[in-house]
Amino acid sequence: MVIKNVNLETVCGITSKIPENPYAEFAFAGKSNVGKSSLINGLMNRKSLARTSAQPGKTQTINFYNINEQCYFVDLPGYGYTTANVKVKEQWGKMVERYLRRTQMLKLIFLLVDIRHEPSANDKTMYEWMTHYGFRPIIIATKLDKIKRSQIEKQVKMIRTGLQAGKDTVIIPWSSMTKQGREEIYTLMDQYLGEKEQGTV
Ligand SMILES: Nc1nc2c(ncn2[C@@H]2O[C@H](COP(=O)(O)OP(=O)(O)OP(=O)(O)O)[C@@H](O)[C@H]2O)c(=O)[nH]1
Ligand SMILES: [Mg+2]
Repeated sequence: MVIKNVNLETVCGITSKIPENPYAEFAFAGKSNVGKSSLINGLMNRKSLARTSAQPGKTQTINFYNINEQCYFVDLPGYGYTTANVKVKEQWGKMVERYLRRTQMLKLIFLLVDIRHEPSANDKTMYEWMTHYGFRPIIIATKLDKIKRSQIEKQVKMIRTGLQAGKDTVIIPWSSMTKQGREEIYTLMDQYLGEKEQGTV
């Protein structure tokens, strides 16, 4: 995937109508501060178009980035910050659930978890939720630059076990500092978009 044009096209608040978009949507979910907006910036080759912050809860809307008039990257608000309860619920949960249930254009979901930590109860709930809705989430293990190379395999295994994800679930380690993992993510997106053009999806 070569990203030429990027446009923040729609920003959805709690009560906004979710747009009916003409192209495939690739969404990025995960707890607050895990690095969703940083990943989107890394993929778009933009330093700070998607707002990031060391403070959790930076993204509080659903942001749709039009990529090349070809697909959308969807930056979702993080959970775990606004939701005091273990269950994914309250405003964020409702808004994101509404999005997950509604959209026919949502084709891939990237679920981000921190490579350093065991998945939280919220991460597990999200993963189950997504599979329940018929998605096969791609796991992105973020902040790869914060661990030693020798630990990667062990941490990926821990994440797979923690989420109770099967062997066929793709887990991609990623760093927004080095952009390691980017080609693998582009390839998955290209696969989807290419197959669609050939009429096999
Ligand atoms: N070292 C390192 N820091 C990262 C990485 N990804 C994100 N960060 C940092 O983690 C913090 C949170 O990143 P964001 O991209 O804003 O996280 P988010 O998931 O969008 O957070 P919310 O919008 O609050 O849900 C920022 O200080 C980033 O610079 C990474 O791969 N490596
Ligand atoms: Mg964000």
